[in-house]
Amino acid sequence: MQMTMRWFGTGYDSVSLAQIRQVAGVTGVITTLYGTKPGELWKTEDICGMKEEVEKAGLTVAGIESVNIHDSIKVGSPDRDEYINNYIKTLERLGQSDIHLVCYLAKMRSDGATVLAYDQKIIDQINPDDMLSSMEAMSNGFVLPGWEPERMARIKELFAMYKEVNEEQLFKNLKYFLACIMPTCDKYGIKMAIHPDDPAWPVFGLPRIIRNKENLLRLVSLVDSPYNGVTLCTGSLGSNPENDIPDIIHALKGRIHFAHVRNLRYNAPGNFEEAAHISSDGSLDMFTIMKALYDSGFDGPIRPDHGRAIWGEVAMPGYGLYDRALGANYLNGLWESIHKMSRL
Ligand SMILES: [Mn+2]
Repeated sequence: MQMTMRWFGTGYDSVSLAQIRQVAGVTGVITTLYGTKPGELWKTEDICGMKEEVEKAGLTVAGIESVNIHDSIKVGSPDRDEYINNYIKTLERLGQSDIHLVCYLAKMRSDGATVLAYDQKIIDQINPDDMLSSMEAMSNGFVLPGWEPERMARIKELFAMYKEVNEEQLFKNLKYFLACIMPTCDKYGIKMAIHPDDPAWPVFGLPRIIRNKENLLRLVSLVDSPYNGVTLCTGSLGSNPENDIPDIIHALKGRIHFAHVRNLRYNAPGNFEEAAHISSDGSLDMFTIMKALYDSGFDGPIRPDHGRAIWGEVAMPGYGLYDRALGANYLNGLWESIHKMSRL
């Protein structure tokens, strides 16, 4: 297990690499080329520049979150092969740069990372056309992943693209994509780690397939390669109390390549808010989650997930330094005690 923190890059993130380096026990970052658009071919010099910057700060690039999949691939438009070819070339360049983990999402929105408190009743009242202004009001002036203004400006077009796509078609399109990229992943040793949908149920009438044990097992069976794996995100899967996270971890043994570990508190069905990482602050049992990861032999990068805004910090919502650093320390403490107890 390698403890990491997400970092959005110089010019985007309010947290610096030097600050992350000072969090004891954190040795790597999970990052991306934040300025790239889904479907765009990543430039080798940009990948190398990002890697050099991180390594100069005394950290490693533990993985990419995310290389986003173009909507044409998700909906299966005729132009998808062009975007898949770009994706394959980007994977080759990452592999050649010694980067071997890529997190990605299957659903329409490219990141659920902004779901800090969620009430289905309120979401049901939102007109998708008004989302751009409501997201801008909530973002502290930062550009949130998945909610970039240029993307939101196309929101009507995107809803139209997804209108006819049901769950079966999404699975079919995902299988096509995975079958195309797996030979490259095998060649360069790149582990693909799909991120569950957040929250774990359909929103705005759009299908969300990566939301429970059954569908996660179906995903890993779409292409039977060890490189076709999962990001275990406790916050996303945990948004549905019916998801038994330790059971899901054991069922996916060997296919969990990356873990986002955070806690949340259930208020009512369809209504939750994020808590501090420690078990006593929320509804998830973080000890049993970490123990399941340990017992299943998990050896990938792990990161604390969204933090609360504390101590007056102004940061991207969910991605301040302080509460995530506390989370990293807590998770490292759990891991150390589980490891040492197992040897008594
Ligand atoms: Mn997550």
